[in-house]
Amino acid sequence: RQPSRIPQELGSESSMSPIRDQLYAISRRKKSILCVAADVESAEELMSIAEDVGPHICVLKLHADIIRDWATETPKRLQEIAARHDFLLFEDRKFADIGSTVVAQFGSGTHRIASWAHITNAHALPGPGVIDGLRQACESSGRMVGLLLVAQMSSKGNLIDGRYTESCLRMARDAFPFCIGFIAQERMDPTGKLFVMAPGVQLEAKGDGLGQQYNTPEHLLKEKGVDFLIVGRGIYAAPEPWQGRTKVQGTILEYPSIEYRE
Ligand code: 5IU
Repeated sequence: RQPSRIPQELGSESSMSPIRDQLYAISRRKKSILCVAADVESAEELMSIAEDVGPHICVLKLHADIIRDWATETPKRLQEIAARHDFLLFEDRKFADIGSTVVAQFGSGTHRIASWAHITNAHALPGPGVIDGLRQACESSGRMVGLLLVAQMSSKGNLIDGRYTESCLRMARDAFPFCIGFIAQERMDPTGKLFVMAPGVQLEAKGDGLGQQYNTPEHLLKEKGVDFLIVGRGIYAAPEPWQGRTKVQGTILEYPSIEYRE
């Protein structure tokens, strides 16, 4: 048995997006719909979390610009861990500028995201030019990266409303297969072509004191119909009884069993 929205057989539509195919295949192989968000400040911490959670996840989400000692070899090391444990790398860059600027932000700079990420995301705010710019950067780098549009946010008081979210859905449909899904809090595309990854997830629904609002895996999966869950501090900063490396392993065992819809 499989999660309802992850197709058992990859149809002709699936093969239009190799990254989405890869993600669904990993999800089926590992029986996981878990993306771990590692907002940590050192490359060593990032690698250590990647090793710990690697066997259990589909995706590792990171913010390269948080890492104080990001080095040329950091992406290579991440890619090696990702290949060994069978997961994808998601740079949560949230591009939000005009097309020509995002071309450079995506392909150049310290992080050269287009050269190593499997997935990245963007705000739809600038209009379709942001997507066109990112696609162009991919084409010039000769590597395809899957794009997610931020259609909703988990933070309290965010300015996104229903109309904006609807416009994101239209923009994403127009941009398929480069755009493969959304960051959102509920199911977006009734056809299931575009998937949803939801952040703001902990086993207990509360907040973090800085505007983050958490929902439980059950709520997001069963009531809201999202496809993948993004969990950060609920795993890597979990309290007792999970300490050190085992805290990650102990916590993560709870998540796939709850999250994977069978
Ligand atoms: N993130 C959110 N909410 C959003 C978006 C992104 O929390 O609406 I868009 C990111 C921020 C952080 C991760 O990297 O997801 C959630 O981490 P915690 O599970 O530690 O709150």
